Amino acid sequence: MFDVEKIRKDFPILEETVYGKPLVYLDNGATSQRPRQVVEKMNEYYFRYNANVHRGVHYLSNRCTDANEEARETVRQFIGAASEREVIFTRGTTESINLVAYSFGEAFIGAGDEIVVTEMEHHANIVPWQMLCKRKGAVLKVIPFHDNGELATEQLDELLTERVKLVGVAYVSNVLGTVNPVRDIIRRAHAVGAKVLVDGAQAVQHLPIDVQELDCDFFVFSGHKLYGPTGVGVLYGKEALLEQMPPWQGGGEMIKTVRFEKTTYNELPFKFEAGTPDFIGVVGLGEAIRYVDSIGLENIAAYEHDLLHYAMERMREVPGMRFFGEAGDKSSVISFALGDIHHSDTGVLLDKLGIAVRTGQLCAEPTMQHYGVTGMVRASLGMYNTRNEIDALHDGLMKVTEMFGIR
Ligand code: 7TS
Repeated sequence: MFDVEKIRKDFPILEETVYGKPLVYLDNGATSQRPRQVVEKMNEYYFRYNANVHRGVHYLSNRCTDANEEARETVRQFIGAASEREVIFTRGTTESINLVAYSFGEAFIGAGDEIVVTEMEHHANIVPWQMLCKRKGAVLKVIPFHDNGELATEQLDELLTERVKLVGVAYVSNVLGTVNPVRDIIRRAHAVGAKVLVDGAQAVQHLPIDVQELDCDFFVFSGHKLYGPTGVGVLYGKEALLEQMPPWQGGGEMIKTVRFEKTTYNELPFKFEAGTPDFIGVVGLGEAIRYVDSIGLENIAAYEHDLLHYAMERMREVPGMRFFGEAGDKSSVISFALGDIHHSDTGVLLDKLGIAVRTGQLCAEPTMQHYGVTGMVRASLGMYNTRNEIDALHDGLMKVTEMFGIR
């Protein structure tokens, strides 16, 4: 049974007040909060077991190493990967995508090749590909989206030619909340021989993932949006593909032997993990996944779906409300504008009421350009948000519209 009040008790920050008002945290798309279990597990490792991983003979080092490899197995199960060799720890989604852009790009992208992304991508899934295109003389193409926030998949046949080597697509848009039809995109990309990277940064905390069932070639996400720590994330890649890709950073850990004449590289996944990792962050990520699993992503998805619909209904009552993103399949991200009130005015006024939302370009300038706006206000919901908090948002928005004379 999904018990939101019980879940809230695991997140001490939700009991905080700001400006004397109860905190209403609706900025989960930027980063979620962490439950006690995650922070306590990390404290335990800092206080009792801290030692560098994969290189010690002593007890503490072995203990941390084992905990890291256990976390890798936890991630493997969480995303349904075939092997732990396919799970690479990184600093987050951004680093995971840069790793692929560099390493896959080095091995497989040449002049005249094409890379396809969507118009609704976060900058992290645009800029690394632009940099790659510049290095290699490749071309970046874009799948547009319709005003309702759904991808223009009818243009896929035209865009997906034999020249396309890689497609990068967000599973869930961080602005529009659209759950993209990634299975269909992957199938069609594979038909022309292209690989597909799925950006799961806004997906893993909302829907169950099975990378083998999706058949994606790469899948990336961050710990900190999944109720885990900052500074740690994951790159999943199909083993056969990762084997063919060169390392992207050199240093300790990623090598087998080093001679001045010739260095050989470590096996997967260590080939892509140069230097000391955030090994206690990795332990925290494993704990966050255990926490989410204990509640169950199906239960979380059902609860958030209900909350999303309640929120959209309540917000529709607010004069001047304009939603951005009303796709049929939508996650709990609500971006909007109120009449012609500037997004940062709305954000600042809500803040004074204790309500945390994000405003601005949301790291997705092309999405802003699509609608011809300089920014939006975004409320992004997590599993611990409640109908009461949605009511507080509704009342706050009513106050904002009153102040600006919108009726
Ligand atoms: N991809 C998507 C879809 C994202 O939403 C984000 C972060 C990233 C990539 C980058 O993740 P990072 O952990 O490497 O920074 N999105 C947001 C956001 O919507 N507001 O703040 C960060």
